[in-house]
Order: sequence, then C-alpha cells, then structure tokens
Amino acid sequence: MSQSLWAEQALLPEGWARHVLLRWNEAGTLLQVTPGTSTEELPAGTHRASGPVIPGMPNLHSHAFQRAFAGLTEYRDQGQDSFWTWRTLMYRFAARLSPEQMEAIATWLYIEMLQAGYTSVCEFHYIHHDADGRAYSDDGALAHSLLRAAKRAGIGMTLLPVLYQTSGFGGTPPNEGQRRFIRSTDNMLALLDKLRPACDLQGVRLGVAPHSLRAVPPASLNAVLAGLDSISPNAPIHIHIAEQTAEVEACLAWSGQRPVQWLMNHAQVDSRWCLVHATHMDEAEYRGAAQSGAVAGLCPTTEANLGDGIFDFPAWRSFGGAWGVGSDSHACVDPAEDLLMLEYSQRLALRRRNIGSDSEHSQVARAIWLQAVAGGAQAAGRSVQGLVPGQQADFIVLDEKHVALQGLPADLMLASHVFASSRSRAISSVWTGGRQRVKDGFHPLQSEAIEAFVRSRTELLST
Ligand code: NGQ
Ligand code: ZN
Repeated sequence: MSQSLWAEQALLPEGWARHVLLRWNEAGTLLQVTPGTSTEELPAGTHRASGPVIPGMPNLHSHAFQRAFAGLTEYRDQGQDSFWTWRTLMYRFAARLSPEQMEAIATWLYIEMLQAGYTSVCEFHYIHHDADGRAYSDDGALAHSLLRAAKRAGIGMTLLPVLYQTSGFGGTPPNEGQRRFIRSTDNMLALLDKLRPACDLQGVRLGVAPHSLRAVPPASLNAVLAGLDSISPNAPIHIHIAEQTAEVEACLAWSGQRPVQWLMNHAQVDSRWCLVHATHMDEAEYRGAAQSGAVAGLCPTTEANLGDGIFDFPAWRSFGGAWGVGSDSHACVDPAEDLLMLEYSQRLALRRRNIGSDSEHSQVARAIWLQAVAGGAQAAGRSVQGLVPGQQADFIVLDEKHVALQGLPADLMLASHVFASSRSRAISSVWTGGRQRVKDGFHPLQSEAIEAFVRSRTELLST
C-alpha cells in the first residue's frame, strides 16, 4: 500500500515545481515525486496540500533537557556573565534530572520541533548516569527516555551518545558538575551495542559524539572511532569544536594547534562528521574543514545567546562547505528563526544584504532552506534529503491563510515565513515518514505533553 499527496507548488532540490504528486510506501519512503501531474491523474485517496509544500528540516544539534531552563538564565549573575557561567547553571540543572523528567521535557520539545518544521533531530546525549554519577541499573535509561519521546512525538532521530572524560585539554580530571557524563571508552562502546536493537527497531540512526577536544583525550578519541567503525562503519560522528575563544587559546597552549587544525591533523575527518559550532577558525581551517566534506553544525540563536561569536559563512561556502542548523540549547526552537539569525548575523558583520543566496537560488530563504536540509540530512546520516524518491516523506505544508503569506506566490510565502512571520508559525501541517504529525498547527499529544513538561520544570526548579 502506498499513500500520496498532491501539491499545487512544492520545493524540490532544484527549486519550485508545480502540480507535484508525492507518493510513498508503507515504510514512509518516497517512491515518486512527479511535477506536472494533473488532478485527473491522481491515485484514489490522494490528499491535496492546503498550501506550498517544502522539505522538513533536520535539526542537527539538540540537548533536549536544556529546553526546561531556556529563558531562565537571562539575568546577570556574576560581574560578567559568559558561556562558562551559563554552563555552571546548566550543570546545576543537569544534576537533578530524572529519566521521567527527561522523557517529559523531550516529548514536549520534539512536538515543538515538529510544529516549527523540524522533522528529525540529532540528539547529542551526554547525561548518562544517576544524580550521584552511578550507572542506572539499565545503563541506557536516559537514552531510552529520549527514544520514547521521539517515538511518541513522531519525530525522526539520530541518537548520539556522548563520550565525556576530562574537564579540559591535557587530561584534567572531570569536575563534580560533570559526574553524570563520564564513561570509559569501552563502556561507551558497550552502550552503543546495547542501544542498537532498540534504535534499529525504531528507525533511529545511532552514531557517537566525542563531546569536545576538552572532554576527550587523543587516545580515547582514536579508540572510540575505531570501535564505532567495527559496530557501524558509516555512522555519524558529531563533536563540539571551537565554539569559544577560550577553548581555542587552551588548545593552542596544550598542543600548539587550534582545535579544528588539531582535529584535521589527528582524525580522518570526512563527510560522516558534523563539526558543531566551528565558530573560531582561521582561513586554512575554513578551507581544510570545508573541503573534508564535514558538515558545519550551526546553531545561530544558541551561539548568539551564549556569546560565542560569528561563523564566517561566506568563507565556509566559498570552499564548498556543507552546513545545517540545530536548536542546541533551545533558546529558540524554529528553523526559520535560526536561518534568519544566521543571515542577519552575516549582514551585521559585513554590512551587506542577502548573503545566503547562491548561484541557483537568488531568494535567500529558498537557498538557505535547501542548503540546510541537505547538510542537516548528511549530519543525521538518514535519508532525509528532501523531496526526492528514496528519501523519507518528511515535509511541511505552509499555511497560506497566515496573514504574512496570504495572496503571495509560493516563493514569497517561504521568504515571508522565514523573514516576516514575526515569531508566529506560518505552518499548517507537518509530515514525517509519510504520516501527518501536525495538523492545522496542532499535535494530538500537545496538551498532555505540555502538562507533563510544565510539571517536570516546576519539580526541577523547586528541588
Ligand atoms: C553542552 N552547549 O554540552 O551543552 C554545550 C556546553 C561545553 C553548547 N556548546 C558545554 N552550546 O561545551 O562544555
Ligand atoms: Zn551543544
């Protein structure tokens, strides 16, 4: 059995097409994407999209639990707050989280993601142990909370258990706030083995994330990558890198090399890799990392929120670099807004306009949406490359009744969705794996998920 949808306008990788029939199989894989299909030719039972159809956005970087304190660290605490003082607050929050709370927070977060047009998520998962730092009797307890949340919400997932061993370069021991994150390399590989069947069953892609060069010494990095190769040779590898200038300085002091430079010299970085943030690179690093085929994992609203700095987007793209977006700390959960922040940060830095357009797409929103889908899918290691046969039927129907979109041609509807919808959603429905998860802006589990999320947040703030 297959299912189908017909759209007056749909955004394919090469641009907008008219009268497009999408057909997919029971597994949710697109069998057919055919422009120029008249309504008389449609298979029986074909849905008609109520507005333009665009590919769903893969979210390439998420720490789900951080959703529960988004917005709660926006006050001055020290003489001068920074990424590092934020991290201390984050650790306090992470110290108390239970598996039930993790599931409740992630379930609501994933529903929010779907409503905003993220159709899959790469979960960079580093809280592994109980509040005392001891393994749960089921060592994958918190990973299972995330898997259940993704399943209930109906979002696609790439699960990236995180290797975390040290508090800084040169093997400095972990601190108290990091006790729930720590695993030996063998223990991490055992966890991957253990999680594999559940991931396979749910269609979740399993990869690994060495947290950062600060948290993973060279020998462990080599060992985990070798171990991963024997479990799953093409699995995705994500790492936080060069997010803060203090990290660059510490890496230079330790090795004489900058973080991205060190990584390029010591690991076989290729298209399996997602370099999350990679904000602070010199010209040679931009060239080397972009040409390696790795994806730059940009999280523009979190990077702004944490005061990281500005990624040199034109440099990255001039070397042909792939990139995508992530909501990371969930200061904002909306791909349109993260794309807007990316484009605006470049305009502010360069004092120019329309930086994100490319040779094929002069409309900035169209160009950057398509590029972010391609890079996000690569980072996810899943078939979520957009409206192409063989890829998952993950797509969004824009809300043509939204005041910012009404009466416009499809291309300007997308531009208005990204640049002029003013923090309101111009999305009417969202489909993943060929199933409608959000209808008229609503998800069926919305109210119960909100209730459980709010309860968990209240508990976490009161203990
Ligand atoms: C994290 N978050 O692991 O949650 C990190 C901060 C660190 C972001 N980088 C912690 N946005 O890098 O040590
Ligand atoms: Zn992160």
